[in-house]
Parts: sequence; C-alpha cells; structure tokens
Amino acid sequence: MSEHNDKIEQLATRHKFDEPVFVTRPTMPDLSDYQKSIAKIWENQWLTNYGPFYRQFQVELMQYMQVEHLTLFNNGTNALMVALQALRINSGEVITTPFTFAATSHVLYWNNIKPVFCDIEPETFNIDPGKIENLIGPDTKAIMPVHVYGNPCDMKAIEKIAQRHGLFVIYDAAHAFGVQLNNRPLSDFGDISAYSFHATKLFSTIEGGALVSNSKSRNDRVHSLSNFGIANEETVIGPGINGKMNEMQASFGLLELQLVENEIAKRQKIAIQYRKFLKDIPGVRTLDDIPGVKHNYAYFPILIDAELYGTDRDNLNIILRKCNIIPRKYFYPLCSHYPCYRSLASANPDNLAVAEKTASQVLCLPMYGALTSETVDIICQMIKSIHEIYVTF
Ligand code: T4K
Repeated sequence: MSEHNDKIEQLATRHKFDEPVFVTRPTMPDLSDYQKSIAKIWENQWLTNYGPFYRQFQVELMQYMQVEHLTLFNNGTNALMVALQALRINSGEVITTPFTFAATSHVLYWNNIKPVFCDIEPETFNIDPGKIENLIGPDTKAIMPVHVYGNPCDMKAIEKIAQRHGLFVIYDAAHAFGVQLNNRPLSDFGDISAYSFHATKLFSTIEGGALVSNSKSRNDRVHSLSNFGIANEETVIGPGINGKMNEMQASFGLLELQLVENEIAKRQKIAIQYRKFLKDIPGVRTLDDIPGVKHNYAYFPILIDAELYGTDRDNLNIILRKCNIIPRKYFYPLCSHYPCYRSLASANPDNLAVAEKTASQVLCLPMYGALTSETVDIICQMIKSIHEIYVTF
C-alpha cells in the first residue's frame, strides 16, 4: 500500500501542472471585438428587453441551428422552466433521467411536478426508452429526456411512446448545441428543446439559453412567458417569468457563433487523441462517435472499471487533482440521491442500476479547444501510469 503511495507521490511531483487544467474553459471571443459591441450598447443605451443584438443574434442563431422558431433566455434553467409552463405542465408527474445536472429535476420541482426517475442506457447514458412505459401512470404528463454529453437520445423510440400515451416530450438539450442527426438539428424531435449557453458549455453567452419548438404559436407563448407573460402593453397571457437574454449576452453570443465550428473541430481532434491513447488501457472505457451524428464533443467522459483498471474512479480523480488536472464527476451523485428526491419511489437504486453504476464510474476529462495536444498526452500518460502502478504492486 505504501509502495503505491510512494509511486503515486513521485508521479504527481513529476507531472504536476503549474496551472490547473480544468474540465473546461470557455471559448473567448476577441476582446477588442467584444469591446466594439459593448461600445454600441453604450451608444444606443438599449440594455435588455429584445434590443438590436438580441434580434440579430436570434436570426443568426436560427440560421446556424436550421430552426424556424427560437426564443433566447438568460439561462438554460429558466428556459426549461418556461418550456413546462408553455405546455401547461404544472402538476402531476414527468418521467426523466437521474443521470443529469441538478437543473433537470429542479425545474420539475419548481413547477410542482413530481420527477419520476427512469434508468439509462449503458451505451449512451441517456434515458432508456425500454424502461419508460413501466413508469407511466394516470398522472404522467410528459417525458423529459436529456441528450447527455450531447449524445442524442433514442428520439424515435421516445416519440412512439409519447404518441401512444398522449404525452409531451421536452428535451433538455443543454449539452447538445450544434449536434445533428442525419444533418438535422435534434430539436426536430419532441415538443420543445431547451439549450444552455452557460460559460462551461461548448457555445456560451456567459449565462444563457434558448428554447426551440416547431410551432409558431408555441414559440409565441414561450416568448411571452419569458417576459412575465406579457403579450403586449395591455395583455398578460399567463404567469410568466423574467427569462430574457440581455444585450451583453446576445452580443457575446454573436461573436461566439463565428467561433463555434472551429471550436468543435479542435475538440474533435482532442477526442480522437484521447480515444486513441486510452483505448488500450484496461478498465478505461470511452464513448465512440455514433453513425449519422455530427457530434459537438462537449464533454469527454470515461468510465473506470476498478477491477480491471486497478483502482477506482474516486482514487483516479484524487490523484489527477494532485497533478493539478481537475476532472469532474458529471453526473455524480445522481439526482435521485439528492435529499429532496431520494424518498421518491422511483429513486430506489434497485430500479436505476445502470445509472447507479455509471455515476460511480464516470469521470469527465478536460475538454476544450485551447487544450494542447501535449497536455492531452500528459493526462493520458498519467491515466496509464496510475493503472500500471496499481496493477504492478
Ligand atoms: N440541464 C443540463 C443537462 C445541464 O447540464 C445544465 C447545466 C442545465 C440544464 C442548466 O443550464 P444553465 O441554467 O446552467 O444554463 C456547470 C454549469 O454551471 C452548468 O451550466 C452545467 N449544466 C453543469 C454541467 O456544469 P458546475 O457547478 O460544474 O460549474 P463550475 O463553476 O464548477 O465550472 C466547471 C469548470 O469550468 C471550472 O472548474 C472551471 C471552468 N470555468 C467555469 C466557469 C463558470 C471557467 O473556466 N470559466 C467560468 O466562467 O456547473
């Protein structure tokens, strides 16, 4: 045991990065370009409430995303909140995944809806359509899947179930910006898709998000609900919220849009480099690209099988951090483990076996365009060396 520790300490000292290598870094537009945008905002003194940058960003984003109806939000969580209100889902149950960020379950709770947790598929870590129907009851209103790490859910299967039972489908597409299936955006499926443009996302507006739907009337309702339900100066259509994206965010987004394809291309190279190196290390599993999908490489998750690798995910995480490499356990703990949800019948770990196992094994490695191939190489070497130390001693 102490031999392990000595070896690990030596390794950590040898390879410690001077600066932390975070799980992600935002893509930053050129500062002088952003200063020019800010100067315009100062000039016209229009700060929020659908100013010129909002409108231009909305148009350019719709072109990029190949969608016809889109409302911008100040963050992805408010977008999800409004998606539920737009569909008038404010009671009953919604079937969702526990393998996601807190926001997915919390927006249900805030809308007075009981989350019903469904297990995930072992290949994609997305909700398992084969396990949804068992969870449908008289109070079920909708299904809220997440395209986890940007990998598309089995949308055809989910659509069939929703149609059979008359349920809405709201996709949490927070990770899926720029992802396409057979050259079409994922938002072609479901009733509404919610995107996040948070600083930690592939594409950012500092904080921000968007709702995409395929219907003009639904988008009109979403738009009003994002502005307190105000339809015009004398009409309030419903209990809306302040979800509007401001001009600083929108102008940032316009500049980001020019960078996003290049960012995806850089990340793709990094994903290829990681996969090539890691595939030969016993106990380390990576995800492959899916045929027909244009991926965005938003995250780079690996799964650690402790028996084969020699030590477990938590120990690997600790050792990498000694070297100033800061991976993240997205998504551990499962939402079903949070104190506010764990007493729900659907939170029973016995029914969420794949999600439980995945959450105990997953580690998201650093992934962002500015990551150098040398850094990726060192991270991979570290993961290999740690395995070797544990299987040798
Ligand atoms: N649905 C899903 C499936 C989601 O994943 C999310 C958000 C949402 C809904 C809600 O969307 P938003 O309302 O957030 O738009 C982060 C993000 O805050 C969150 O947006 C994201 N998911 C989640 C997966 O990750 P944390 O708590 O892990 O972030 P934090 O602050 O620890 O940042 C991670 C790393 O990123 C840092 O170690 C360094 C780097 N970083 C972070 C920030 C904020 C930077 O380099 N610069 C920065 O400005 O939640």
